[in-house]
Parts: sequence; C-alpha cells; structure tokens
Amino acid sequence: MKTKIKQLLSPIFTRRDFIKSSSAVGGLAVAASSLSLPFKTEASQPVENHKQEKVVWSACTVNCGSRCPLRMHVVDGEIKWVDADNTGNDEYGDHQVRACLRGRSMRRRVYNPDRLKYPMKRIGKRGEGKFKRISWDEAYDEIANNLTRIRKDYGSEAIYLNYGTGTLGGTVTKSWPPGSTLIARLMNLTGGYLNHYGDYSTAQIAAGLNYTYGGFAANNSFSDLENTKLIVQFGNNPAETRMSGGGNIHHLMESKQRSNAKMIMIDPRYNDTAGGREDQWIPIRPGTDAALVAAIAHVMIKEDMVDQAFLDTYCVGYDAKTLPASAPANSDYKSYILGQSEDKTEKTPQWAAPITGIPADVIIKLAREIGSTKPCAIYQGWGLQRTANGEIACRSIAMLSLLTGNVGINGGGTGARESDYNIPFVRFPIPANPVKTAISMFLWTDAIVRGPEMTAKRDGVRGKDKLDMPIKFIWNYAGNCLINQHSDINRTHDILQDDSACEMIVVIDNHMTSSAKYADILLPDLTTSEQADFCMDAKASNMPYFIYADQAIKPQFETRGIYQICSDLAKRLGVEQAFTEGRDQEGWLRHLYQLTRASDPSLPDFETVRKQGIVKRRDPNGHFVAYKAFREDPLNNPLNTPSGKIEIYSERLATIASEWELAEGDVIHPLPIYATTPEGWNDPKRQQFPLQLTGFHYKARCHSTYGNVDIIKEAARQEMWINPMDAEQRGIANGDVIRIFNDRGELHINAKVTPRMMPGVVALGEGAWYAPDGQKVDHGGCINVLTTQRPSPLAKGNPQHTNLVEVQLVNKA
Ligand SMILES: Nc1nc2c(c(=O)[nH]1)N[C@H]1C(S)=C(S)[C@@H](COP(=O)(O)OP(=O)(O)OC[C@H]3O[C@@H](n4cnc5c(=O)[nH]c(N)nc54)[C@H](O)[C@@H]3O)O[C@H]1N2
Ligand SMILES: Nc1nc2c(c(=O)[nH]1)N[C@H]1C(S)=C(S)[C@@H](COP(=O)(O)OP(=O)(O)OC[C@H]3O[C@@H](n4cnc5c(=O)[nH]c(N)nc54)[C@H](O)[C@@H]3O)O[C@H]1N2
Ligand code: SF4
Ligand SMILES: [Mo]
Repeated sequence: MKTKIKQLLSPIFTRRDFIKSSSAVGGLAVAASSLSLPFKTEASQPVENHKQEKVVWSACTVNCGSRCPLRMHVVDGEIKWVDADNTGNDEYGDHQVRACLRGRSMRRRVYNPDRLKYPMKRIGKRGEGKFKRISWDEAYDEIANNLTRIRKDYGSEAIYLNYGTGTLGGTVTKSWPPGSTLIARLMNLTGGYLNHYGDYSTAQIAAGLNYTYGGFAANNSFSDLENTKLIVQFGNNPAETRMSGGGNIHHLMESKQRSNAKMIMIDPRYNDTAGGREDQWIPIRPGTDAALVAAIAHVMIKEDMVDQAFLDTYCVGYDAKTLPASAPANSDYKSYILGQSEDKTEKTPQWAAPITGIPADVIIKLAREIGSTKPCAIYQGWGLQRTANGEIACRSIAMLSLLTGNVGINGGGTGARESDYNIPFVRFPIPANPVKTAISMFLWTDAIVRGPEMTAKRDGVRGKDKLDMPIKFIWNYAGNCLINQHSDINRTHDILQDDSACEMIVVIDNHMTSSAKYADILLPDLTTSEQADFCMDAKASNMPYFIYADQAIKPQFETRGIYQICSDLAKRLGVEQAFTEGRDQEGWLRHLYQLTRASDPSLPDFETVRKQGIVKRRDPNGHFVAYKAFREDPLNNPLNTPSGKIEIYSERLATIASEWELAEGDVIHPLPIYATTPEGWNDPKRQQFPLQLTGFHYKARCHSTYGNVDIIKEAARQEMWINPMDAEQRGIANGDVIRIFNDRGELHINAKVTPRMMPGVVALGEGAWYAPDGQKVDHGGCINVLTTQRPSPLAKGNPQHTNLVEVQLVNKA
C-alpha cells in the first residue's frame, strides 16, 4: 500500500525505486524516472570518480512551502549530480525528506545559461535587457550614492524592499519577510525604509480569518487526519504545493491511510491531490465557495444538524442570542441563511446551484455528510482567497467547522489551511525600522505613481493616515515580483519605463529573469550551493526539521553572497562594525546556532549538524490541534479577538465597512456572507470575456524559479487547461496553440483539453517566464499579463485567480 501511494505521487520517487532500478543494470546508476535527471545514489557512484568525489549537504530554499536537503556530489569542484535525504529509517514519522524533481535538478540552476555572472548597469530602457558589465566597486558606488541622495531628497519612506521569496528558507540568505532580511538590517542602520505588510500567498486569508479567530488562523496538522472520519478540502492541492518527501502531501496520504477517512475535493480543477485518491470531486465555479457554504448551512439548520451548544459557548453572532449589542436586529448568521436579514433571500441549495454550478442534490448530500460525520476535518488551500473579495470567501469556509463544532478537537479543525510544528531557531537580529509606515505588498506600483495620494482608509496605508512620498528606490532581492509575479505586467512595464518616477532599482538574483531586466544595477548572487546557511521553515506537519547547507562549490564567475554585498555596502555607508559585529558568514551561523542551542541544549552541536546535514524532530504534542486550549477552557484561554471568542459576526469589520472608502463591487461585511466579485461568474463583462481564468501553483516550478530548467519544462509543460465543451465551441483541440486575452493583455500557449477542468472556467499555472515579442504579446504563458492590479477590499491583496478572458485558436497542433 505504501509503495502504491508513493507511486501515485508521481513526482516523488522513493529511494527503494532507485536502488531497484539501478541494481537491474549491474550497479550502474540509472534514474528510475523517465526523465534522465542527473542524480545517482551513493551506492552507485562510478568507480573512476569514487576517490575524488565528495558529497556535501546543501538545500533547496525556494518558497514552495517545503524545504529539502540536497546531497551534492562534487567532483573537481563541480556538482556532478544531486541526491536526496538518505537519513533515518524511512518509516513514517522518521521518514526521509526527499527532494522533488525540481530540487534534484538544482545543478541545472547553478550552471544555467541564464546565470548572472558580473555586476551590471543598465544601458537600454528598463525591460530591454541591455546592460554593461561594471566592477563591484562601481556597483557599490552607484548604490550607495543613490541611496544617500534619495534619502536626503525624499526621506527614508521613499526606499522600498520589494517582495521576494526566492530564498525564503535560508537564514543568512532569507529574502522574506522584508523585516527579516540583511537588506533590512542594513537599511535600518542607515535610516530605515518603507515596509510592506501581507504577502502574495495569503493576503486575504490572513486578513479575513484574523477577524474570525484572532491572528493568522491555524488548523490541525495533516498528521492529525489519522483521527478523522471525513476530509473536506476546498481548493487545497498539497500534491503540487507541498511536494517534498517531508512535506504535507506525505502526511496527508499516510494519515488518511491510517484513518481510512473519506476525502472530498472541492475545486474547479481536478487537481493532483485528488488524482485518484479522492472519493468525490465537486467542481465549483471560482469565487462561489461562500454560496455553497451558505446552502450547506441552510440544510444543516433545517435538518437540525447544527452544534448549538458549541455555537453558544464559543462563538459570537451565530444567532440573536450571541449577537453583540452594537449589531442591528437580524444581522446574525442564522437570519442571513434563513432569509430574515437585509437581502431577504433564503440560502437554499436551489439558490446556490446556479451560482456555484453544483446541482442542489449534490449540495444536500454534502451537507448531510458533513453534518453527520464526526469528527470532520475541513481544510482550505490559499487559491480561493487569492481572489477579488477573497477575504470574505475564506471566512465562510470556517463556518462549516463552527456549525459542526469541530474546532479544537482531534480529527476536527477550523476550516483554515493545515498548520505545522516548527523547531524554534534564533534568527539574525534586525534593529528596529525608524520608518513606521507600511503599504500592502501588492500596492507598490501604485506607490510609485500616486504615493502621496494613498491613504489609510482607501488604500490600507498603515502606521500613518497617508503616505507622504512615492517610492523612489527599490531593492529587489531574490524576487521576480517586479514583473513576472506581480499582476498586470503591461501596467507595471509602463510605470517602470519612467525612470524619473522610481529612480533606482537594484536587483540581486542568480538569473536573468524578467524582473532582472528592469534593474538599473544588477548584482549576481551566490546560489545556495556556493555558500553555507541554515535552512528551515518547512511545512512539514508534525515532523519538523532544519538543514545545514554547506558550501558545495566555489562561487562561480564574479558572484558574491548577500552577506558580503551588505557588509561591503555597510562599509561604504559608515556602519560596517554595526552591521557585521565583527563576524563573517560562518561566524554568524555559529553564533545563531549557539543561541538556539542555549534555549534547547538537546540539539546536536554545530559540527555534528554540519556532518549529518539534517536535524529532524517530532512535535512534542503528537499532532497540532488548533485552539485546543480554548476549546478546553475558553474563559482562561481566550482567543486574540476583541470578545476572546470566535467571531462569526465581527464588530471590527462592521466599523471598517462603515468607515473605509471602497471601490464599487468591493465587499467588507461583519458576517461571512456570499458576495459576488468583480470579474466573477456573473459579471456583465462576461459578454466580452466569457471564460473565468483561474491560476494555480504548478509542479513544473516554484513560481518562476526552476522555470528555466529545460528538462522540467519538458516533463510538465506550460498549457492552459480547458474543458472539451469549451474547446469544441472554439474549434480547439488538445495541443493547439491558442491566444488567451482580455483588456489587459494577451498570451499565446498550447491548450490542454481535459475534463479535469470544469466548463466555463480555464486555468493556467502561474510562474511561467514572461517572454514578450515586442508587440506586448507573451509567448511564455505568464498569466500575469492577464491579471489585475485592482486590490482586494480589506487586505488590499492580489486577486490573481479572478480574471475574465476569451480564448481563440491561433494554430492547429
Ligand atoms: N498570477 C499569479 N501570480 C502570483 C501567484 C499566483 O498564484 N498567481 N502567486 C503569488 C505568490 S503566492 C507568491 S509567493 C509570489 C512569488 O513571487 P516571487 O517571490 O517573486 O517568487 P519567484 O518567482 O520564485 O522568484 C524568486 C526569485 O528569486 C531568485 N532566486 C532564487 N534563489 C536565489 C538566491 O539564492 N539568491 C537570489 N538573489 N535570488 C534567488 C529566482 O531566480 C527568482 O527570480 O508570486 C505571486 N504571484
Ligand atoms: N510546485 C509548487 N509548489 C508551490 C508553489 C509553486 O509555485 N509550485 N508555490 C508555493 C506558494 S508560495 C504558495 S503561496 C502555495 C500556494 O498554495 P495554494 O494557494 O493553495 O495553491 P493554488 O494552486 O493557487 O490553489 C490551490 C487550488 O485552489 C483551486 N482554486 C482556485 N480558485 C478556487 C475557488 O474559487 N474555489 C475553490 N474551491 N478552489 C479554487 C485551484 O484550482 C488549485 O487547485 O503553494 C506553494 N507550493
Ligand atoms: S522545490 Fe520544494 S519540494 Fe522541491 S526540492 Fe525544492 S524545497 Fe523540496
Ligand atoms: Mo506564495
């Protein structure tokens, strides 16, 4: 059974698979996969290389939510192949954290033709990719002089650290959140910078469910699914988004196998996590989950399946009994469902069917199943919240856990995304930022063109009523959000063309990405293979770990690491001692680890960690059960909400809804109601652009990272998913080249015609490398030529999965 499960997880290969297939050819290493990736097992090293070869622990630190150790096989200073974790007994709970095919292709990133080799200065227009080689000293002078000038002319609020998660998993190299980076350390020692809040991953759910649960909402760890009877997943796809052998897909499958629980997948796309393991797939129109939830609630209320005692004890605003005094009559959740509130609409399954595209009888059956199976584990991914009005949509899903009283118990959960246990680790100290202003990470393009017009109540400026300065200087470290990953590339391009608006952009990357092409000064960074670092923060359920990634090879070309870059700049800016505190990179690693061990002496010493590469632990509590203490004793363990309870009705949101200036179609509401969205299924714009386009995080890449690895591009091609009925109407067959377009942009890519996509909706994996043809048409399949910069109402986040488009045939395959 175990092997079967692992085989189903096609991108994850087991060590046994390799050994089996290599022994079949007399000990010579042959990859078990059909992809002949350059990796071999230790047992199968070619004899002639055996002597010179060293195996060095390294890691993959990209932001895929996992984090994998890599064993670099180095011969004559060159990585020859990449192997995965081989420690432990590989039983579940002490299993190997095996890298996915992306990590195993790391060699192809390190030695990629796109690799940046030298510092460079822009000589063409931004985006043209025309640069001249300069020395490090020239680059430092340019940066230091411009920083000093811009600080003097505009103030520190004009300096911005853009979102970038390329090395999120590192410690020295950590690229996000901005306040944890070495660039922030340097900036804060020299006057500070304009901060950002929120992230492209979770902006809406972090903001929305904060009002329900107080703080970033937790859910039970996937390992706890061994205690459940029913798993319901709303747009959650760990088979693609948590792919590591130590990642959450592994925990989901192993624990599901133990409980034998049924699994229902609710997603417009038949995703890889369903992939034959689900008991039911319920395709749903994007942006309509809250309507489905409301109809489920209706059935539960009518059929007396609601856990009234739980709602009375732990929640605010389910019915009139627990509604706050400030709330108007009939503004409770039950009244909303039964049609007694403002909209006078009963949220019956018949009402929800034409909205969601799910037949009423399927909704009724689903409601009875969720209402009568105890415990029931409701989870959501982050796809459905990365949408217009996503804050309210994700809050609604929590209602299912509340109505059924599943919060705080084993086998139950909260309706948020799964949580994980992490090993506490001391990080780089970052002095306080003298600038207190912050903008949403999504509104930096607006802050360039209309910074001083941006206010707290309209644009979500924090720390101040309004922004005083536009952004004039951007640090873009390990991020591709200048272009590739930020919405509406054509708008961003136009904004960045004017170099008297944002005057200086510094990009620090490994590769010539689309963002790198917009740099004024482009600095070539080391890869993880060329330096040492501690790597951690994996989403690994109840088996947390950290990795010591050692230096496997010498820095290539003239590359320099972020610690050296910042130290050198610190010297020029007169704060060298304060920045380095007299330590080099290894000195800091030893120092931070010493502090970590001081609080947990059971951890192995530095040299041992360096040798063994990975340190694994178990969650001391077995499984993480979210809000367990609150469930057991709500008076002594209140939540971090104003009432201390779970707020179905939020007074704070009622206040915000009445005070903020919102664009038409934006909804902030004290209750988790269903709200239609701009560019949703019923927007009149559908006459022109009849298909809903949703995005997804694709196994071919981590966002754009690994997007230039030839072999992976071939294995998992960039295609737009379309249902056979929609394709036929347009004369499109599988593999044909199509154009996808709307009023923001156009791209050409191949069609994947598949019943795995529901009719009326198309999907495109995010992160493909933007490849414009000079006419603003992209040929790489980068979805962000089609997405909007209009922010979501409450979080001011990225609604990148909410788009209307039309699709036409360009060429037959
Ligand atoms: N349409 C659409 N857009 C999206 C999303 C979506 O769902 N749909 N998802 C959003 C989400 S959730 C996120 S998190 C963002 C991610 O957006 P980004 O954080 O920009 O992620 P990447 O595209 O992986 O870019 C990481 C960059 O870091 C570089 N890099 C990798 N390793 C190193 C290193 O060691 N040093 C340096 N200096 N650079 C390195 C890579 O070359 C790459 O350019 O994208 C967002 N954009
Ligand atoms: N391989 C790989 N793994 C990754 C990443 C990557 O780029 N590549 N990125 C990482 C990062 S930074 C993040 S933030 C996470 C992202 O994790 P998620 O945000 O959870 O991933 P998505 O693929 O955007 O969305 C998950 C699912 O939601 C579905 N969905 C979209 N809209 C709706 C809707 O309205 N309703 C419902 N019910 N479902 C909907 C999508 O079809 C998709 O299958 O993944 C991480 N893991
Ligand atoms: S991309 Fe993620 S799952 Fe794959 S090797 Fe890297 S950290 Fe592991
Ligand atoms: Mo993300």
